[in-house]
This record gives sequence, structure tokens and C-alpha cells, in this order.
Amino acid sequence: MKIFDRPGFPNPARIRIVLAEKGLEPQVEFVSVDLIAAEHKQPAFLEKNPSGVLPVLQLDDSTYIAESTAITEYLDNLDGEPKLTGKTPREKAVIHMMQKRAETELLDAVGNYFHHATPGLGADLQVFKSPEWVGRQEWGNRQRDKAIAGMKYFDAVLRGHSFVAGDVFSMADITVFAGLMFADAAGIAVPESYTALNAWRAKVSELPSVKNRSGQTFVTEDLRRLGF
Ligand SMILES: N[C@@H](CCC(=O)N[C@@H](CS)C(=O)NCC(=O)O)C(=O)O
Repeated sequence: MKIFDRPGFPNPARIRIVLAEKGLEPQVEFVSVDLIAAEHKQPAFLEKNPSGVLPVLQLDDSTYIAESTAITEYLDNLDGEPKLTGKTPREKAVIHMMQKRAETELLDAVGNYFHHATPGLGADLQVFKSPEWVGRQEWGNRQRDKAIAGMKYFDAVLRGHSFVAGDVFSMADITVFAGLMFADAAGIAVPESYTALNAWRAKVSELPSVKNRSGQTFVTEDLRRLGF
């Protein structure tokens, strides 16, 4: 298997956590794609994933699988012992629901803020983003507010449960974790008053799959190129 990604970026980090959880890293060849140079918007990459985003999994039969959830489901089920996406119909449904909320209300909202209300990944990439329109920055700022509301929601969830979809670490936790990681990079602080969310984050940060392997901030080289 090959994975086209960029170490340190939030969606690639989701899959690196999954690979570590499943002990699959030795079976994967990583191919680094230069997001800041917009390599993922060029025809060679768009053939692999027409959405022009990372990560993408390439199977040995040359099937390409994009979308972090789809990649996670594939990797989690390879050994017939899923641990991140649920075993029973009920578990699968709850994890799917919470994961989707984590994407919509947090991770994607942070991404929209980052790409539309800030210089994002720089000039080469901006031409591929939504066209200039009045209110674009205002819309981006509302996405930041949406992300903070999402954090508040997950703080409330985590006051009642150990993990985002119940009592077991799952794909939904990985998505929330990536959302907070992206929030750090985009300069959106997690309010201190969200104590359950912050405590959960500290706990998840200590998991071996997260602590040792994911990379929890944008890699330094990319940060330098972005002028941070
Ligand atoms: N829905 C996609 C989102 C992937 C995504 O947005 N990846 C980011 C990297 S963290 C990306 O490639 N961004 C480049 C861009 O937006 O141009 C998934 O779940 O994998």
C-alpha cells in the first residue's frame, strides 16, 4: 500500500494515527505531496483524487481510496477485527454519526476559516480556492465561530462519556483530535473553560498511536515556507 500525504497536516495525521493503532505502518510506503506548491491540484494528483486533497491510499491493485473516513474503514477492517469504526450495527452508527459531526462542526469549519479568512497555505494555493467574493472573509470568520461552537458541543459530550462516541476510543475521537490540531495551527484557541474537552485531549495525546507517530503540529519546514 502507498499513502500520499504530508506529515504533520491534520487529515494525514488522522490516517497515521489509524495506522499506528492497527500496527500497519510497516506495510505502507508514504509519498509526500507538496501542498504549499499546490502539487495536489495538478493533473497527476487529480487522477488519483479528483477532489485534490490529501490523504489518498493506493492499494496494491492500484485502486485509489480518498476521504479519511473511507481509508480508516478500509484499514480498520483489513484484519477482520475493527476497533476504530465499530463492531455492532449500533456502534458503527454512533461512531459514524459522531465522526460526521466532528468533521462538519469542527475540522472542516477550522479548515474553511483557515483557507478563506487567513492566507492559508499561501499564494500558490489561493488560486484554487473559492473565487473572490464580497463577504468571503466574513464567512470564514463565521466558520471560526462555528468551530468554537463545535468545541463547546464536544466538551458537553465529553462531560458524560470517556470518548467522543462512548466509552471506547474511535474514529470520531481521531477526527476531533485532528480538528483541535488544525485549530492550533489556524490560531483558534480552545477555551480553557472547556475542561472536559481539554482533559480528553491531554489523555488522547498520551496514547502511543498519537504521541509517538502523528505529529501534532504543521511540520516546521512547511511552517517556515508559510512565513509563520
Ligand atoms: N474530506 C477530506 C479532507 C482532506 C483535506 O482537506 N486535506 C487537506 C490536508 S489536511 C488538504 O489536502 N488540503 C489542501 C487544500 O485544501 O488545498 C478527508 O477526509 O480526507
